[in-house]
Amino acid sequence: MAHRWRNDLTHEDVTPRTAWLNRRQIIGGLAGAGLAAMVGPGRAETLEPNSWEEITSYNNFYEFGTGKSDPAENAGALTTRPWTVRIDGMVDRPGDYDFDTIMRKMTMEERIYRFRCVETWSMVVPWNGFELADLLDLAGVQDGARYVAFETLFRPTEMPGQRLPILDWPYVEGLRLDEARHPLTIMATGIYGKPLPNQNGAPLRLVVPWKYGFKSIKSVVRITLTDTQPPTTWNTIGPDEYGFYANVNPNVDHPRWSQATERRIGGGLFSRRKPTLMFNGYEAEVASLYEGMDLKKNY
Ligand SMILES: Nc1nc2c(c(=O)[nH]1)N[C@H]1C(S)=C(S)[C@@H](COP(=O)(O)O)O[C@H]1N2
Ligand SMILES: [Mo]
Repeated sequence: MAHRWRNDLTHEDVTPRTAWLNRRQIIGGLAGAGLAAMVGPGRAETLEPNSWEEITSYNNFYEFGTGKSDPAENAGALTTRPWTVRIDGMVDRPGDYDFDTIMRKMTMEERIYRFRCVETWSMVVPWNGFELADLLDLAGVQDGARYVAFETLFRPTEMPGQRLPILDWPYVEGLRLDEARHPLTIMATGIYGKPLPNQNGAPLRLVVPWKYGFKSIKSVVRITLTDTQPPTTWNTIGPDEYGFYANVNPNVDHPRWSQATERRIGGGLFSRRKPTLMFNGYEAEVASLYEGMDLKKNY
């Protein structure tokens, strides 16, 4: 494995609320009273990001192979300009949106988020990007829309994994509309202030920090608003193992392994596993989305 182990993460990570709760949200009240209440003393601690090297060399991107170092090795050849995102379905302004035009219209922010893969490894990533809600507003979501479906580029000439029947291509994902509109949900276009590397899903990928990593679909070319729950790649392949919701939950084990703890990449080979946090540490922000739902059934 190409991954280089480091031993530089020594203290516990707690979300710095102010890192993602930006001025616009606080002043404009966009996030509402619930989020404003979370900016309080004692909650803004240091969340130490993983290194650029770690974030860009240990990846899951099966379009480029199933090994953790395959994406870094093979994704360089992916052409990411021009790039359009088709936004269609239940929207007022369907069409092909040019990536660079989107970038000019969106408010760019840095969000330092925990990232937890269903395989039990985790990282902390300093993303750059914009709120998905703003992109949805650009297209104008119609009444009656309840879900958002996402699709990754299908281009086997540049994505060698797509020439093999590893997954049902293209990779697809989905969110409930309220999850998609949540202020924590972003489209990432960069890391550490640099454009998103191809292996991390260039030029833009979804990031939903309270869900397992497989929900955070890479290299998105299509976003469709629908009134029915869309099919999602891992759920289609293994419905008993990977649900539609895929919320990080230490109390609901994967059928083949525990989800109670995780291994922080870069923590060193012999570092202690750390407890996995409910909703990956974003419980205060997102638990209300799932009020009354049985999280064991809706895994
Ligand atoms: N299109 C696509 N998106 C994808 C994947 C993939 O194989 N193809 N892997 C997912 C999984 S399982 C994880 S953990 C994250 C990994 O993101 P990272 O490599 O940037 O850490 O991407 C997700 N998005
Ligand atoms: Mo994952």
